[in-house]
Amino acid sequence: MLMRGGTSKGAYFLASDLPEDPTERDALLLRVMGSPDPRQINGIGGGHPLTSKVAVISPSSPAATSSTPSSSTPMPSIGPSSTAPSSTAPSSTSAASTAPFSTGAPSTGPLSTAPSSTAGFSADVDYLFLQVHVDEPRVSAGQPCGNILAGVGPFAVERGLVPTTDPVTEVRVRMVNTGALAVVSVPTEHGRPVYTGSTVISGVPGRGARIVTEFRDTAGSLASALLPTGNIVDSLPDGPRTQTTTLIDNGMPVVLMAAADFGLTGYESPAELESRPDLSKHIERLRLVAGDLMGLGDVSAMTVPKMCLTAPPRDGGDVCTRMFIPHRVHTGIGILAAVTVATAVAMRESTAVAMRGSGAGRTVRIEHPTGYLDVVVDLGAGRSAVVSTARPLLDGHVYPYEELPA
Ligand code: NQM
Repeated sequence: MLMRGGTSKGAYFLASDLPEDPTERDALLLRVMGSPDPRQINGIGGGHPLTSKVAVISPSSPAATSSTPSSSTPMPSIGPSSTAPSSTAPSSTSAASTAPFSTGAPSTGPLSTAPSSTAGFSADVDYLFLQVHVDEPRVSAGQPCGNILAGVGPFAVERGLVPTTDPVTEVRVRMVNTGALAVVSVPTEHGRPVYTGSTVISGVPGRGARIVTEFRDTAGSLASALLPTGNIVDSLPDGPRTQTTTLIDNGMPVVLMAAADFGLTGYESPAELESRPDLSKHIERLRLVAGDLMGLGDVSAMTVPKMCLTAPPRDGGDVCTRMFIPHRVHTGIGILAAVTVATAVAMRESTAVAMRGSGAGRTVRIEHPTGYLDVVVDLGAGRSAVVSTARPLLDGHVYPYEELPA
């Protein structure tokens, strides 16, 4: 099934429909997507990392049960709100007063109805994310993807992998790439996903049914810890100077740096940033140093850490971002990358200590090139949540490119 999940697009497969052997599977997926080729003209990929993604879904294995200690603090509600942003222009209202989500039909209701613990978390499905590189013959399992995850919920319902409970079915997902857990709340009616609704997400034209994803156990997902160096701020060697950074991983390893340190405003478009090879090289040099410090080793062939340029918010949010993923610049922001940035924002606030104690949660609005994304973070409970939308684009048979036998 081809689906849009959040601001990404990908091919969703049942694991049982793909070769078991990862080498054979990846070779097939390259031919399915049309890689390597910048246009992916001979396959179904869209010629950009955000449209060259694959989700492999299977009924969960027993390893999916977590023994992580529980937290009994419920998450706060992150909606509904009657104010929907335009898909391209964010509203300028205050982050504290206006959530970005309009009410879906049906609504999933407040997050406090979600299970509050990961103890005994029994996943319904395992979700392996694969990034099919566009212009290299390479498939990478080295990162998760929160945008594609939004579609995993409805896909699991479509394929009968979970019992449904109208009007909302909670699909419990184990993210195989990192071991992190998520509950995707999918609006359902008569046992089928509902896709139409009034929820708007920045970067996607139109409206859809409101899908809430709540994340658990995301700290240190791939890096050695939430703060891999133990510091909230680090100085990286950068030629004759040093570069101030925050190295953090709450679902996605991310390196935060002030855009001003690179002579940028931080409000440039992705195209403007991508047109500067000197900038890309500079950021890549820092990425290699940061990756090592984050416990990721040699990251030269990896898609993590992501490099995030930050600037003061200018549309009522908490921070403005431009995310290198890691070579192209994201037209929005990845969901788990946003969770990680929001966590850094919350930790850097003077109220962070009080918040950790109370577990009250905080909505952090992250501005990005096509709007904004609100993330609820609860540092105390180690949980976070976002609202998204997803929908199937087509369902059927794909015809991978075949070579004539030599
Ligand atoms: O961070 C792109 C996307 C992503 C990742 C990337 C994502 C996430 O927007 O959870 O969703 O950073 O490669 O699909």
